[in-house]
Amino acid sequence: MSLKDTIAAIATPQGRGGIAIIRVSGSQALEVAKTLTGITPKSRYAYFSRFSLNDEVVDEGLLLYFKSPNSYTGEDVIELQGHGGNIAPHRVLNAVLSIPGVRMAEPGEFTRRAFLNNKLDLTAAEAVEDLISAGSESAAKAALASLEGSFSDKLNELTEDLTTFRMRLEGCLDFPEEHEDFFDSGKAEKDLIKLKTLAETSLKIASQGVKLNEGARIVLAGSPNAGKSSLLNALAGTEKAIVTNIPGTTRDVLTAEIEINGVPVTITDTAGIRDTPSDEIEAIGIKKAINELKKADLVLFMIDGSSEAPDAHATLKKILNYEVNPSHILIIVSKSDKERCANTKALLESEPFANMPKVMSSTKVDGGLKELRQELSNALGIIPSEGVFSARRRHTLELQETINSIQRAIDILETGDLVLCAQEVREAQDHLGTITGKVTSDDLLGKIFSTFCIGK
Ligand SMILES: Nc1nc2c(ncn2[C@@H]2O[C@H](COP(=O)(O)OP(=O)(O)OP(=O)(O)O)[C@@H](O)[C@H]2O)c(=O)[nH]1
Ligand SMILES: [Mg+2]
Repeated sequence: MSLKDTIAAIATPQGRGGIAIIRVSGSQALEVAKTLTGITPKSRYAYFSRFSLNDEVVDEGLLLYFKSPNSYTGEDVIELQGHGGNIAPHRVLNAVLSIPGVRMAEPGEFTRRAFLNNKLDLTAAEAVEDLISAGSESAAKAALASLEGSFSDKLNELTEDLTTFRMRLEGCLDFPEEHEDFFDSGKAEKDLIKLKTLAETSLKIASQGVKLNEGARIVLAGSPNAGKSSLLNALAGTEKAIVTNIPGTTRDVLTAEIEINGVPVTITDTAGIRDTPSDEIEAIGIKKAINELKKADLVLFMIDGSSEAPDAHATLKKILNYEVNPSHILIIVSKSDKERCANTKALLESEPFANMPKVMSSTKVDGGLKELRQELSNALGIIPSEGVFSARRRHTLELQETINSIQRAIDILETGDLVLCAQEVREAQDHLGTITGKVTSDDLLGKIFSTFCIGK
């Protein structure tokens, strides 16, 4: 894959639609325009034209030209806006690709070139893809904030402060007498603590950004008839799952997309877990249920509070055996509109249930899920806050490393080893640089851009 090639791709989704855009970027873009339309376009002008190759008209539409460096990629870019559908855009793309030196773009290659040509930093480049795949309004807003620089501004500010600090530190090493006050007043330590706090604030916001971006998975589990499918329907606001009073109604895995404080959440209903399935189908359903549990961020373990629950303890044990983290389990005591069963109440007050978080719920009365909704948000660690920017796990890991380096620099200050201290500050800067792309490797870029869609 050479960055010198001219690349092309359909930038709009597959399927029926009014318009499809074929994007071409690279030194031959203008030649492609001339070959297909006979026009030598002026930058930022639109031309209506036929698109033809060897006298055959492949489509017609608009030609746009963005002259380097004022384009998305920073290179010469043309857009051919033709008709949508399953065939027409491919006819235009094939015509473009038949021109020697033009090849199909790799996933994310347009944005990769934009990054390499300094049109945007790495957090903004990642935000482009996050915006495209946003699963909720809040996630889209956060991705746009990152794209517009909210995240990188914070990181750049912190990097600049770290640079200033390091310059003073290095000044102390070279000219100790001129910088005495820096250490005498304990200013250096105060400065570092301030920088650490700044990094911690960014980490907090970024962690929320990761949640918005990735969404969360909740899985409903428990004995048959506990009310799992009813809860899925109530949370999703549709009658998605079949509900009956026959134990073993749900067999297959069913999912619904919901939103909790702006975070897109996939909620999964599963077959009730029991040792004596009524047939082979239910047995397969139970196996599938257990598989889902392993993928959950949060398992809602449902226990019908109005009836005896003799299997609850054994079922919980089974779940814990399947690599489910106990801190990822929330006990839902369902059917709270009905009279509570004294034995089940006692069971829930005894070990191991006594110390587990519990919430009462009812899908039969108004407001029966109010407490549950709030608890779901808490259990998933969602803190609704203004000014969230989208972020990824690699960002939060690097921010944590930044904080660790600053903390080490603080600890070293006490020993008076300023060289080592400066080294830790430098490391903190490098971790920040890995987030924005100032410090980067081909491997990292390959990993990031390969998950993009083609044409972006
Ligand atoms: N009173 C009352 N009944 C409920 C409530 N939730 C569910 N039910 C009833 O309990 C029965 C079982 O509900 P489901 O939602 O099908 O239970 P399930 O856990 O999905 O059952 P399986 O699919 O068999 O594992 C149905 O008759 C529901 O109407 C509730 O909050 N209050
Ligand atoms: Mg069910």
